[in-house]
Amino acid sequence: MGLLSIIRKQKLKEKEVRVLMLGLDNSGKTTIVKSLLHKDIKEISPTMGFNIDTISYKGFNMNIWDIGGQSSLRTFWFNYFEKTDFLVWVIDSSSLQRLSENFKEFDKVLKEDRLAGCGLLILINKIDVYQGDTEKLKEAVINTLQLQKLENHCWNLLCCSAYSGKNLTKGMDWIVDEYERKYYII
Ligand SMILES: Nc1nc2c(ncn2[C@@H]2O[C@H](COP(=O)(O)OP(=O)(O)O)[C@@H](O)[C@H]2O)c(=O)[nH]1
Ligand SMILES: [Mg+2]
Repeated sequence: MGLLSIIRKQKLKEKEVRVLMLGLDNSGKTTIVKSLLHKDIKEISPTMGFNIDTISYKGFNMNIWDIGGQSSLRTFWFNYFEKTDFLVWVIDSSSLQRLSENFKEFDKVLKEDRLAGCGLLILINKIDVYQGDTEKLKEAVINTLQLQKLENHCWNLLCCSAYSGKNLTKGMDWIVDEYERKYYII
């Protein structure tokens, strides 16, 4: 048995998925994680360091690293890339004037070798207060983040709400499906 198939078998057996949540400050990363854990989401303060939470889902342990997104903290993001299976990038749909800032940071992160090949889930959050056409919004995000140009990442884009829970489990399902697809193909 080759080394690659041993690693794949091991990954499928462990069912430990490392998920890194990044995005600009105030996009709703912490609220999304707390909402998935069915915790109180009313009193969440800005993340000054990082939080680690484990979500058990469909037999998997999702170890979620939620890192503070303020500009002064972004240099620390680079300490958390090791062994990342999935990057979840969260965008605030009520703050679209920050889309180009999103691209600047997103592009920098994806150039990182340690994230090569990780799955990428982009969540456009706060869709509960978004008034416009969500299909056009998705198109704008795809174009601004230049998602079509990504060659080394499988990716998915969903509009979601940490408040209502909309599409959060859909995002989790995608992660589980992608993980299994990746490690079953031997
Ligand atoms: N309307 C709305 N507000 C949200 C949603 N998710 C988060 N927020 C609010 O956005 C602010 C920032 O959330 P937080 O989770 O701290 O963002 P983080 O900095 O990315 O971790 C808080 O006031 C949240 O209550 C959402 O789905 N809908
Ligand atoms: Mg936070």
